[in-house]
Amino acid sequence: RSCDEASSDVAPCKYPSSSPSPLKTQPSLYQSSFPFYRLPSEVGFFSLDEKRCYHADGRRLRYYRPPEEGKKDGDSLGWELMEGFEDHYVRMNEDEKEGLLHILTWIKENKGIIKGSGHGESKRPVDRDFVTWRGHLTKMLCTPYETQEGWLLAVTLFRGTLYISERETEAAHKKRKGRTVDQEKLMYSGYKFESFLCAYTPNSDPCPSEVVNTNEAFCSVLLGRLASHSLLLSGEVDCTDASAANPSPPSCYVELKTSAQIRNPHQQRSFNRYKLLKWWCQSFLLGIPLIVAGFRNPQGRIVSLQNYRTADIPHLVRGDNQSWDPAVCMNFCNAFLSHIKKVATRDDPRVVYVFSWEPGSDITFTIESNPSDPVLPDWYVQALSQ
Ligand code: 0WD
Ligand code: CA
Repeated sequence: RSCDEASSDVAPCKYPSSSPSPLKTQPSLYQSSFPFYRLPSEVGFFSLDEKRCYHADGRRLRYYRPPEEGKKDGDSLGWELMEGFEDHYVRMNEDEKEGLLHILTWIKENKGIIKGSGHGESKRPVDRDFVTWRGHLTKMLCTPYETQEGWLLAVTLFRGTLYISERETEAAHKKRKGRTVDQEKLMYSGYKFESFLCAYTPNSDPCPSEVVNTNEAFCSVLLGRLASHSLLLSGEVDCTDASAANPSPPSCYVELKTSAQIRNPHQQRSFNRYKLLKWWCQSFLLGIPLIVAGFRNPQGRIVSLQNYRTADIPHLVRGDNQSWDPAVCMNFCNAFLSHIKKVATRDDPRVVYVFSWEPGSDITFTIESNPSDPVLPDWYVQALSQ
């Protein structure tokens, strides 16, 4: 199929005369002032139930119900994070690759909200430059500082909008299949922690004896902007604080995290360097202002709770040796999104650009036509072609 047919009423297709060179990821190249990033605004949400079925409502949004002041120390908390691992745990099937499925379902049902109304580019059925999961952007933001895990991001340009979906790398696949019971327990403990702090109504108490089912999720859909790039992103939200000073989403949302108790300066450095980087990137992207961390002892009990204002985190790490700089994360992301726009120019749902990165290397790409694993399913292409 010719390119012109696929993009008859959007921007004309331009074939690059020469391929852009691989994008470099070294932090020193991105050390300049913080780029423009607008606090994202929520345009919708959806829920995934215990069977991972989509619902166009907020039924899986939970309420933040922290323990009373004075009951936040180890002795009175004593929350057992491993309880229920054997018999009260339903795991999401990670072999089933959903890709952008739920976001695309939301877009299909809400076309009117995000449709462009003008001429040329603003006539796009989805009037955004990029559509993706927040988690994929988190990976981009962390890339200049990542030394362990590479990634694969598949991109398709369709009717003027670039859709970005992750593909599992071989190393990630091996790691997932080779998880030990202890690693599985650690994953479980993160979800279990949520059940001590969240309730299904604003005034009820949390119910930590309930089954932990990782199919369940509440996802917010937001519009954001990074420099010249307009974004539609969606991310899973742990809970909402009904008593938040600013009650409108995403400002009322709260992110919950667990981490190993910090017992020495070395552990503190590693927490600041790795954990706080990921936590900040993830919550900053959606505009979630508060992260509540539970620190667990080696026996898997919560010994303390600590609130982190997302906006404070960059200051907490600023003086550190070998620290990270939020401006580097955002400038790199800006550059990578610009790079994607230069590379992925064929507007065709059957063409997939696969960007690939390994620590220590530059970002390269390959082009696939009619891949077995497209970014956009046929039903979506049809729904957005009318
Ligand atoms: O392997 C998969 N199939 C993945 C699915 C990997 C990453 C995400 N997802 C799903 C999530 O379940 C969610 O519904 O995609 C959706 C969008 O997530 P996102 O907000 O863009 O993803 P991210 O920011 O990476 O993760 C948010 C939360 C996690 O919170 P923590 O505090 O652990 O970062 O999504 C959950 C988890 O609660 N989550 C998962 N839940 C079950 N299995 C998984 C997973 N493999 N990964 C993330
Ligand atoms: Ca969480």
